Amino acid sequence: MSPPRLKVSDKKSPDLIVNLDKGSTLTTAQGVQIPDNHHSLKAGPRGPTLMEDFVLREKLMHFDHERIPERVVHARGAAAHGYFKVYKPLSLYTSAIFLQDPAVETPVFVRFSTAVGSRGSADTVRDVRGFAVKFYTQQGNYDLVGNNMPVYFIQDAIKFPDLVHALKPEPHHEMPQAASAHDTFWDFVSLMPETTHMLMWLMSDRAMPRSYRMMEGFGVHTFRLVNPHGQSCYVKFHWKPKLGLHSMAWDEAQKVSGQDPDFHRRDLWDAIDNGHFPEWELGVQLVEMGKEADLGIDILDATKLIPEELVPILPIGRMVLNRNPDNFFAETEQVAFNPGHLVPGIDFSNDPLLQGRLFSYADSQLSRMSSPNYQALPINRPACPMHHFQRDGLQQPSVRHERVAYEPNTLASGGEFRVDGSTQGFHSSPEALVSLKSRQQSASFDDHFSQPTLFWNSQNQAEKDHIVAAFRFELSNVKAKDIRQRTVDNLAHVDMKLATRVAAQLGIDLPNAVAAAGRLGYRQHQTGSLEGRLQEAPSLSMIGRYKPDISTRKVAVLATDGMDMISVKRVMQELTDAGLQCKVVAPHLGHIGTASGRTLAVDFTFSNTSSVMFDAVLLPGGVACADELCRLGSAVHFALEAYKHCKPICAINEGVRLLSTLGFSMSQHKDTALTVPTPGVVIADSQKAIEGQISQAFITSMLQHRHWDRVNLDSVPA
Ligand code: HDE
Repeated sequence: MSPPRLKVSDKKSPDLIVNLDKGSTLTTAQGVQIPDNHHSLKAGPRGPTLMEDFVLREKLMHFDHERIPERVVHARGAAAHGYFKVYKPLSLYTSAIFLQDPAVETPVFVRFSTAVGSRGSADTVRDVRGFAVKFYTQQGNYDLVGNNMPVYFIQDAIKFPDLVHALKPEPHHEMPQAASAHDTFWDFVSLMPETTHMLMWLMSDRAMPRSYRMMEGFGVHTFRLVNPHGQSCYVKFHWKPKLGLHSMAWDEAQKVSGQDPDFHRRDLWDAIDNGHFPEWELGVQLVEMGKEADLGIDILDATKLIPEELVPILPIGRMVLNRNPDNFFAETEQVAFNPGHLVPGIDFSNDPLLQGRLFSYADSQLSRMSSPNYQALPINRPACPMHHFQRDGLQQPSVRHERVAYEPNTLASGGEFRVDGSTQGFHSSPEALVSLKSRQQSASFDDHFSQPTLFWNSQNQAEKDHIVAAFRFELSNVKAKDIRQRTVDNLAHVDMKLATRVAAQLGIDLPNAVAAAGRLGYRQHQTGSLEGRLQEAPSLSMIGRYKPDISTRKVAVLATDGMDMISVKRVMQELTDAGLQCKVVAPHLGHIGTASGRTLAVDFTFSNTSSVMFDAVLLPGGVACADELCRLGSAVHFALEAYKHCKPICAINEGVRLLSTLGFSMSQHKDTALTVPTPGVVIADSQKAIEGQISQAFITSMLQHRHWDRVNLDSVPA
């Protein structure tokens, strides 16, 4: 094929690398066509490779440098493009233009991440999730770099490297990967009681989201909104998912890590690819300047939250993610978030954790991308015009034409460039600062336990059980006994029952609150505030935060030859109409033959998937089918495991035999013909399926997503 003809002007094009269509020719990076991409240049077919093979050398050289250092934390992530729209003008509170016009769609790029694991680690580990949003506004980029938990481990940025060193794999053998269940982490946190609140969140189900699409996001720190008159108020940011808040079981999350380490990444990609665009509502908690002391907590302390029960969330807008990245490296890997990227109308607070972050993010990007020109990469540059005199630097991508790169000047555009001082541009919100320089912390940061207690009191029984189990799991992996003891001694200050239950399985003494209070780092200062009087905050529990939208959830239909197609077909159709995805799991790929002589296409086999990849299970009727499924250990295990993970299950007629070890049988329920014998289990005869009653009951049980109130799960053989 002859080389393409170039116009001289094409030389200026920023991207001359074209997609390869069938029949097009490979070139080197210099544009020279390559006749053979399979063989290096050798001195004879069996001779040594020649140094002059610039095609080989260039290819290997570029490949050798393909990786950049991963993020020092939050290395593992997935991202998507979308837009944000405000509901109504917020000029009373902020001058930010993207928060004024409900007709404007502000483009966003959102990256979700785990915090601890390295770039290739599994998605479903116990960890806090990053929730970082870049808004490409008309006034420049605004980054809201948050997490899926509203508080953080530490109060001061100077402790961050210690925290991360303790949490990451231990340096001598680099284990464990992406896990907090090891000695160095618990050693550190047990000596830093300020971590207690975050530990409660980390041991809760929030640390195991079912999907990025089903988790909340929080700005964590207190920020400020500044209105066009320069008046400011404090603000906390909240993202609420449209699909509700849902988690996995711990046992399930561990198994998913093996079955599909890309589980969350795939879930986000598939949902967007299939047109099921995830959505969140952005809300704010606003606190008037001067009124913050009434809350009884220090709002500059990132280990504290403001309960929604005290300051309600005002919904202000909606974010939709509707486009997958074109290239993971160019976008998801190279995107550079920075809490210091602000637009006019939003400002920092003096939270000492936030203040440290303002240094760290750009510094970290310099290490990863080796040049300040990372800001000019397509994913990082703003969508609005830029005018600055920053020049040159490693791999400067733009070819500037002007002679003048300074200001003021007379040789180019002239003198000082100033926007109208009072109304435009970014102005730091004025604040009087008169204080002695010191390495001190305010005594108002010393209350380390009242909010962990509030969190604990606000959980329902199942949530409490999960927290206890999580502490036991983590601490049972800690070899040093005194670390286990210190941790439960600290927990005694949250709740003695919690501490006692955790301690019971750890081979240690009963929790000792007095010993904890005598240790280094222990500080307790009760403010006796309004917040102190709040005993429970339902908003801190995940229970009951369901949304009627169950679309995109996955239902496994276990099948073999002889399945009763007539009843199942109706149920599958109604589930599909409700937005669910029904997938047939059988002993082999291809088709199975149904009892009525038809065939049904198979999606998965019992060996290439498992119950943990689904949200619910349908067990069809048909004598031959039930006989065969009950004979197959993998099928019985599938059903029992789904039960153990508290997933909705629907059994039609003989299908219930897969649950017989749990004591369920059709004869037991024959009088009712449609029954829910235990939370989230629907059993019915085929007639009820044909009448459409089963799917309704099954869908209702799916609204709750998981039935954590099932009892005696320990005895389930799965
Ligand atoms: Fe980060 N954090 N962080 N962090 N963080 C990074 O930035 C840091 C903190 C958060 O998807 C790094 O680009 C310090 C709180 C997210 O690319 C680094 C402190 C919160 C992401 C860094 C904190 C976060 C990061 C690593 C304490 C929730 C991923 C590479 C003072 C509000 C963003 C990088 C993405 C990433 C520093 C604490 C969230 C090293 C010093 C609190 C979501 O710069």
